[in-house]
Formats: sequence, C-alpha cells, structure tokens
Amino acid sequence: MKQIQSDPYFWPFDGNLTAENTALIVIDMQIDFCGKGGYIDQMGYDISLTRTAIEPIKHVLGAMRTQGFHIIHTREGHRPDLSDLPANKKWRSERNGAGIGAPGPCGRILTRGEQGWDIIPELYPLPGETIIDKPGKGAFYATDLDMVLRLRGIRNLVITGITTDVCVSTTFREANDRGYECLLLEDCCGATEKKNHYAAVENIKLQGGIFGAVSNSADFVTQLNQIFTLV
Ligand code: C5J
Repeated sequence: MKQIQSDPYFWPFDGNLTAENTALIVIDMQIDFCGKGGYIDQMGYDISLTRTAIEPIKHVLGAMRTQGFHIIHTREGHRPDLSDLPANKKWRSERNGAGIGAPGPCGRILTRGEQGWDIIPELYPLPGETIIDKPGKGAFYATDLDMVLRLRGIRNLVITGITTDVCVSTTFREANDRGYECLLLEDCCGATEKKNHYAAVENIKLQGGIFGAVSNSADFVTQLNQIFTLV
C-alpha cells in the first residue's frame, strides 16, 4: 500500500500509487492568468492571489520530475481566428474589460501563440512533457487529454494550477466523473477571490470526498519522498 495522508481519506483510495500510473497536472499557469498585463490583470484582479501557487507548484514539479512521474500542463486559449470561441464567452469577456482576442499589453488576450497565452517561465514545461491546449475551462472538453491518460495507463491525478474555482474545479470534476482518482494540492492553487478558493477546496471534501482528496505541497512532497525512497 502506498498512500498520501490527505483529507478526508488516504489517497489514492486503494494504495495503488506508482510513477507509471500517476500524473501531475498543472493547469493554466499562463501569463494571462498570473502575469502583469495578462487577462486577469486586465480585468482588475489582484494577481498576487493567483501567483501564490507558483512556488508550491515549483516544489512539487521538482519532486515529481525527479521521481519520474508523468507531467502534464494545460493552457486555456483560442485559435487566432476565434473559430473555437463561443459567442457568449466572447461577450462576457468584453463586458468585463478584457475581450478575448482583443489586443492587450501581452498580445491578443487568451489567443494561442501570443505572449500572454504562454506558460510562465518559472513553470515552463520541459521537452517531452505533455501540453494540452483547451478552449474551455475543463481540460477534458474538446481535447485529447483522456486518450493521452488512458494510453499511458494513468489513473491517479495530482491536480494543481489556477484558478481553483474555475478551470481547476471544472477539470477535477470532469476527471472524477471519468473514474480518475484525484488529489488537489491546495496551496498549489489560487483564485481571483479567496473565499471562492476556500469554497472550491471544501467542495472536494464533501460527503467523504465526493470528488477526491486534498493535501498541500509540503506534506505531499515529504510523503512522496518517504514512499519512493523506501522502495
Ligand atoms: C478562468 C481559468 N478563470 N484558468 N480560467 O477563466 O481558471
């Protein structure tokens, strides 16, 4: 049995934890969501609330890379011709002062290929790590993420990134419904409003872990190192 002590249960539920069957998912750590001049900044939110996840993710990324786990990054963004941008999403973003596809200080907002759409340098993917480009909030919708995971025999997901209440929680729920065993590292996430971050974390733990379990970067890395150096 290999398990991480987490809340509200030891994860994964059945103790089947290996580097081969487990992936770290890093969601949307893009300039648009945590950088100066990006989408979130342009809407007037405090980017320190999303940037708070950077150092904890770096710690987990380092440990999981060293132990040989699968690493998957996601990016939210749209085709330059905006043919994958639903009219209501475009309208809402314009209404909030940061129209998707419109020019901004980091190039066209949430548009593939632009500076703001890219992953921040601190957490940039290494060659060989998978990147999933998604047009929506969930990383499973309109992407090949499920296929990539199943072909590699991955069934446990350690989920991190931003924002806790939007893309992280949507992806977490999508993964749970597909039968993946999910762990959230709460300090590796952040939201534009703290109360929404806390609520999203609490939601996972409802009813004995209705969507999965929750831990944090320090406890997770300590336990991971203990488990995998004792092998
Ligand atoms: C948002 C995301 N908040 N990555 N996207 O629009 O959570």
